[in-house]
Amino acid sequence: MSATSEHTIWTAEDAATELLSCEDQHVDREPFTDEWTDLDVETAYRIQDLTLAKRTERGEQIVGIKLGLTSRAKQKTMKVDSPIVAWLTDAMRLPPEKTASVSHFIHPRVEPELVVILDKELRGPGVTAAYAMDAVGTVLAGAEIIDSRYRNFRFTHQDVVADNASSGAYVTGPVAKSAREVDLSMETVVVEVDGEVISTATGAAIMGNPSEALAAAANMLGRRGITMEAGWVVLLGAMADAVPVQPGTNVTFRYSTLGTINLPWEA
Ligand code: OOG
Ligand code: MG
Repeated sequence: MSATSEHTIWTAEDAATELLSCEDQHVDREPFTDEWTDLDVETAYRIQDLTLAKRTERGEQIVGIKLGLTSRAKQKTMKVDSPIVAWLTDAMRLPPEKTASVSHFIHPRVEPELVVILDKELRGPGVTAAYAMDAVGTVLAGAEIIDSRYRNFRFTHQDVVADNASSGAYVTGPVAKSAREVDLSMETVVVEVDGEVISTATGAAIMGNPSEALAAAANMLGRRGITMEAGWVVLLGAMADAVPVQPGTNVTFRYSTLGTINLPWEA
């Protein structure tokens, strides 16, 4: 499948293969909707599910779900204004304090997230924020490395859904609290790049309360017949804009009660 041919007829299967091959070879491409103009959201989620099937075929295991585009900051910067869900596998988990390497990615960016681990299953539709929070066991800080397979992170809603919401890798913070101990909407993060503060954000930036994002995930997945399982990790979406990194960049997220995540990049 050539990425440059003008009249390619894409199938969901070909698109999934193409996205994983871009990821594996660390190359980007133009968004599918440039040539596949009537790609719809349902087909885009089918492509995303096919990339998951290919990941599990090669031995990866589902560990949970990530939400994308749940804060206004992200929606405005990426020019996509509806939240999306995508898959997390064990291959995306980065050990804490490990040095990351830009060469393992295409054009990585790092963003501050709040993370919950479910201790009960959640099945939408009809899940409310309060009901969703009742299924949460542990709450943690997180950092997500996003790495769109599309050149310059240019994409439509459908493109980014197909691309598993730019998933790259994620790391969780050092402090685990019970859901009752933390008010996620009040948790703040200070974003530092090479020792300089570049932004701050509050949990409420995520749909007014991150619990709303968790409910939205359960409901979006429920419409596709998918139940969120006990033990799943859920990244609730970036609270602030992602930070582009270069070799040698040091990114630090200081959370108000959930500890500090330091993500150094190999020089
Ligand atoms: C899409 C992924 C967004 C988030 O937390 O909002 C995301 C992107 O910005 O490339 O992971
Ligand atoms: Mg994210």
